[in-house]
Amino acid sequence: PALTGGPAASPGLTARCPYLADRVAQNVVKSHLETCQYTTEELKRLAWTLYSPEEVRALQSKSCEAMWQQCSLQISNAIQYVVEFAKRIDGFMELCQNDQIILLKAGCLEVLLIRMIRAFNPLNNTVLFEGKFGGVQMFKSLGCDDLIGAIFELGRTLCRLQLSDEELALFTAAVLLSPDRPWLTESKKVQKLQDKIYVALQHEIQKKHSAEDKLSKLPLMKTICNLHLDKLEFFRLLHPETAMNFPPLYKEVFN
Ligand code: CLR
Repeated sequence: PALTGGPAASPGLTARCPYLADRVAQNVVKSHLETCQYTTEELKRLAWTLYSPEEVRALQSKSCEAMWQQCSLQISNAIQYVVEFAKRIDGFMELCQNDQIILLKAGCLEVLLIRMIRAFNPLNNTVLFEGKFGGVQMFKSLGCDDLIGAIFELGRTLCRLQLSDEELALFTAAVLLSPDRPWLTESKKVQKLQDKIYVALQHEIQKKHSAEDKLSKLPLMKTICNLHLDKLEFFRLLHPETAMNFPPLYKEVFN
């Protein structure tokens, strides 16, 4: 299956350099496993630890500000792991600092949304939030039903692909190393890194399913990221004091 554009699209490339694909895959998969916040076993064990109806009601009756504060803190924590993931990908730290920051700012929410499938249970439509699983209702007080709905829908859609941790690692690395992010100074260098990852990803998914399956989810992800920014902007207008007190990393990434 051809990938969209780039040298990695040429058929037979992975067959010609299995060693390269393997070396890249090993580094990326190791980096992912070291920084994925929860092990697969932990998540399996937690999967049926659900919020009780009373706990859900308590979350729902929180103020919009308090809930945003809570969510931004969780997201902020998770982003720290994504930053660590990026730093451990071979070649990332050799990019200029400007580009490292651009790639992280542009990609970290997308990566988080892909990583979410590990912490998403499609059988009952729940996601891990502060140690327990809960459904969309949990986030009602945010007043962003459309955004939450879209995030859960993405979760369901991506879960259907049944990505392995290896594929997840390579997929998120490829998203992070997107050479088309605005204002990159060395996008050629980023392109080269992404090409290598695509080669490895292609290698990994060849037998299972087509790469287009996965890449076709990127536009939806972009929609969610933009929606999140819209909501944040609106929230900031309504509650400037609360927004001022969001965690520094959250502010830095999304301001
Ligand atoms: C994603 C995978 C990470 C762990 C993790 C931490 C925080 C979670 C996030 C995951 C999934 C999405 C999440 C988030 C906290 C709040 C957010 C549940 C599981 C929901 C969708 C609310 C978003 C609110 C926006 C308006 C800010 O390894």
